[in-house]
Amino acid sequence: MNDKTLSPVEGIKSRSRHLRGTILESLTDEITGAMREDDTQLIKFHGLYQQDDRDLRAERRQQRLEPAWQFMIRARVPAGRCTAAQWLAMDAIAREHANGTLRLTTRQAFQFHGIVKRDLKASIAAINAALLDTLAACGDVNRNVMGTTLANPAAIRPAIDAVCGSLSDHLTPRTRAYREIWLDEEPVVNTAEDLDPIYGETYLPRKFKIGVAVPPDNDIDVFSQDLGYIAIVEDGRLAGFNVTVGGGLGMSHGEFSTFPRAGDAIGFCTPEQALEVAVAVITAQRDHGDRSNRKHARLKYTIETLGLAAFKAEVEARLGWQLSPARPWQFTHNGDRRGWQEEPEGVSHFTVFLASGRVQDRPGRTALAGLRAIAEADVCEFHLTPNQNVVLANIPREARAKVESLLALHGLAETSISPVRSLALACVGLPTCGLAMAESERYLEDFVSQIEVLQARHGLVETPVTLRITGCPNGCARPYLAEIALVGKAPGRYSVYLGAAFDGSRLNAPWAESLSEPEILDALEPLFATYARERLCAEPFGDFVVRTGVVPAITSGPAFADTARALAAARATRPIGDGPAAVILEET
Ligand code: SRM
Ligand code: SF4
Repeated sequence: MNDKTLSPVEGIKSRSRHLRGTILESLTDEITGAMREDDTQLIKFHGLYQQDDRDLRAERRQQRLEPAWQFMIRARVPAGRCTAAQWLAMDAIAREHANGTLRLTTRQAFQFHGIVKRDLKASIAAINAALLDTLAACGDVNRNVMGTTLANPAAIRPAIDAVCGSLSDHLTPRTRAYREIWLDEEPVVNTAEDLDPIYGETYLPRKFKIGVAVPPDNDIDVFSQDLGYIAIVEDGRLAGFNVTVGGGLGMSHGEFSTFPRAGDAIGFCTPEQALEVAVAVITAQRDHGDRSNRKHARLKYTIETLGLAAFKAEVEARLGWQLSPARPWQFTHNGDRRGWQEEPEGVSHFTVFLASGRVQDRPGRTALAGLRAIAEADVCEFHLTPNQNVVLANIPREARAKVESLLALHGLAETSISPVRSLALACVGLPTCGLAMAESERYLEDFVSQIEVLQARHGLVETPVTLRITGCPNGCARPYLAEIALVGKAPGRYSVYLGAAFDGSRLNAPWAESLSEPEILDALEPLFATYARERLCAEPFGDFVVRTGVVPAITSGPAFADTARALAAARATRPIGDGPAAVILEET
């Protein structure tokens, strides 16, 4: 650890008696719907965020009322594997305690929004009763472990699930505080006994994320993970994993010391070694990460500071052995499989498309009720995908007709969604996210419709393009790994990023700043026109804009920051919307 002044959150963690703080007192304080200030940091480790409904903010302020305090709860679901009974339990919580919707996240977890303080305990107890939990869904610890949905070959799925499960279990904080506060278990007499063997007194400098990808699918965006595992399958068996480190996407507009970074492969390990490697990487980050500046605290910055070779040496010193050289791999697919998939044994799977992961009942498309009815039939598993959809998995032949009729009854059977729509992601954004600068989830469907019109004009409707929208630069819908990304800058204005690799192996580049929707569409139109005319056979849009020099190929986090800096400098000399955005970048 360095000797700079520690960030205030470090003090809150170290005073918290292993994440207890005064959460119990905050919960019983009936004067306010909020938690005490320090507790708002600590509850994150328990899987909760204090929020307020931003649509109501101004009105409440005018009425001199405190903000409409409410909470978001995130339930971890390792690799997104969920049973029908668990789905039913989550559905019930959404309707009884939350805002009547379920939100599937980009990390294969559940989120509930709009829960008031007095309902928190009942909600968390119900999640635990369903054998899921919320501990470490947020906070400076390892988060929900991601895993490829329905990896191929099918024979390796149990091994992949086992690795995800053991990473998740072993890296869950050991504190008993969670069970004391939320599940009314006896308090431990001496909280010093609660010391965590991996996380110590003050946990990690910042959040930490792990994902397991199985080529050819990069559905989990392995290069966005602090620690990624790329499965290597040999002779139909799981031989092991290439290990990647230092992925991470969050940044701040105009702060060029912050940047997204794609992870680097540092070697290969066997399935039995995967957990040991995770502990070595996490403890290296625990001891070397920057605890003074939370904007510089993720593993990606530790690696940029130490250098990749030195970080790898540190990990190997902790392991006491060396990783073998990384083995060849190839990703060809991103996003989720669409519609029905058949397995040779007559088992099938169906991907239910959910725009932005929101499970709700709308006229003609009753996703909440429909998925409840399918769960009640108890004929399949529910796999939450990294792309905000749910796969009804392992449907036996004899149950398929029943599932088909329920899908049709609830308007969920459609398989003709355009490729761009089915790949598109948006973060939650307004009205719940306190950090949103512009609309995201509520804007996605409208914006995709505009892109579909543009694509249709140029004969590109069937061409898949990854499109992602976030309400701010934190990167929750992994925008910097999309071929086209809109990142909120101000209400109705977005910065635009272009040119990630379709398979998620290369970051995109900053291309234009603070554009309105008409400006974005005007700027994209000529690119779509030339792409339609001049693309090489099956060349993805992201590769095309790089090959033709619209944006540079971004090969590192600092290179991304340099491009952003150049764009900002060029824009400073031009008013917003003055000429096509591409010209702005070319001039730099
Ligand atoms: Fe995120 C913060 C939602 C995936 C990077 N994220 C937030 C908060 C909690 C806002 C806050 O701190 O007050 C958002 C809550 C909004 C709401 O109202 O629900 C939020 N993040 C989400 C979810 C729900 C987006 C979604 O639409 O699905 C995802 C929940 C994942 C999960 O189940 O654990 C979510 N967040 C991500 C991802 C993508 C991923 O992990 O695959 C990223 C980028 C990858 C990364 O971490 O580098 C991401 N979220 C952030 C950051 C920036 C972190 C950084 O290193 O700078 C923040 C802000 C922060 O931590 O200070 C953030
Ligand atoms: Fe909120 Fe920003 Fe994350 Fe969107 S990207 S959910 S606006 S923090």
